[in-house]
Amino acid sequence: MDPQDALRILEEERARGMALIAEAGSSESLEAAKVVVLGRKSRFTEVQRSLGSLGENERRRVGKVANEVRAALQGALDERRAALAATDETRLLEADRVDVTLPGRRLRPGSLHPLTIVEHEIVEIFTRMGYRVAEGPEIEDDWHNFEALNIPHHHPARTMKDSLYVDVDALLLRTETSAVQIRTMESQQPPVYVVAPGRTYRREAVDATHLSVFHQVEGLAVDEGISFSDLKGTLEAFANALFGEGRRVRMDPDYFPFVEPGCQVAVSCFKCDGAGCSLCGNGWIELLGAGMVHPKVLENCGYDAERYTGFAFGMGIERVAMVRYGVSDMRLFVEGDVRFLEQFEGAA
Ligand code: 2NL
Repeated sequence: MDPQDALRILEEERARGMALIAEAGSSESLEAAKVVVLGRKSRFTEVQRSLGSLGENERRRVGKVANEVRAALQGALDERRAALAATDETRLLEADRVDVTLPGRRLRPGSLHPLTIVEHEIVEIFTRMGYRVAEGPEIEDDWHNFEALNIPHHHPARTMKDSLYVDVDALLLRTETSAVQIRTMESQQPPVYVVAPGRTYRREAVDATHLSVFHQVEGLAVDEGISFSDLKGTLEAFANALFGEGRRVRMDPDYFPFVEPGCQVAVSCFKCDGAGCSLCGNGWIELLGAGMVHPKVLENCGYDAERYTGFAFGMGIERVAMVRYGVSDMRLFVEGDVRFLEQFEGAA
C-alpha cells in the first residue's frame, strides 16, 4: 500500500469513527460501531496489516499515526460506553421508579348480594329451629316437579307458557323448589324437617315484580301429629325472627294442588305495626303460601298418610328482600349496578 494512501485512510477512519461513536445511542449500537471502526475487517486493520510491507521510515511514520488514531478511537469508545451505561441505568431506574409517597390504592372487597343476605337469614331462622337444608338439581323431571306434587296434566302451571323445557327427555328447569322436598321424602322416612332454598325458573315476562329466574325458600315438616296450628306457630316464630318482635300472622284460604287446606300468609307490617302505610298499604304484607301437605303427595313419596301429616310453605326471596329493604323494582336485584349493590355492604 502506498504510504500516502495509508495516511489518508487513517485520517478518514479517524473522522468516520469519531462520528459513528458520537452517534451511537445505545450500548448495542456502540459495540456495532466498534466492529466497523476497529474490527478485523475494518479499513484501519487493513492499513495496519500493510505496515510490514513498508520501508523502515515509512513504517514508523504511518505506524505512529495508526497508533494515535487507535488511541483516539479507543478513548472515544470508552468514554461513550461509560456515558451510555450511565443513561441505561438511569432509564432502568426511571422505569422502576416507585413513588412511596403516593397514597395506597383503596381495595374494594366485594360484599354479599342482598338476595344472598336474605336467603341466609331465612335459612338460619329455620336451622335454629332444627330444620336441615336440602338441595337438589335445577333441571328436573316431570315426576318431581309436577306429578308427585299432585299437579295434574291439565294444570296451567305445566304448559309451555309457564315452564321452561329442556330439549331432552321432557326435562324442565324447576318451577319451584318443592321437587327438592319430594326427593328428600323419597329418600327417607319421617320425621322430616327441611328447608330448600334455591333458584327457580318460569317462562314469564320480566317486570318490576316478576323475574324469569328467581329464588325461593320452601319448608316442609312431616311427622306424627303435625297440625295446622304447628304451621301457624312456626310461621309466627319465623315472622318475628325476620322482622322483629310483635309480628302477627294472618292466614287466608288459598288453593295449591299439593296442600289441603292451603292458605295465603300475610305478616303484620313491621313499619306501621298494622296501621297501614306506604310499604304495606293495609297493614299486612303478603309473604308466603302454605298449607297441610296433601295426603296424595305423602303417598306419592311412599309415606303412610294415615300415620303422618305435614305442613309446607313457600316464599319468594326477591319478594321478601323487596319488603325488607324497601326496594320497589325486582330488576334491580339482577342488573348488577354497583350503586345499588354497595348499599347492602355490611348489611349481613
Ligand atoms: C308460594 C307457595 C307453597 C308449598 C309451597 C309444598 C312442598 C311439598 C309439599 C307440599 Cl313437597 N307443599 N310447598 C306449599 C304451599 C305453598 O308455595 O307462594 N311460593 C312462592
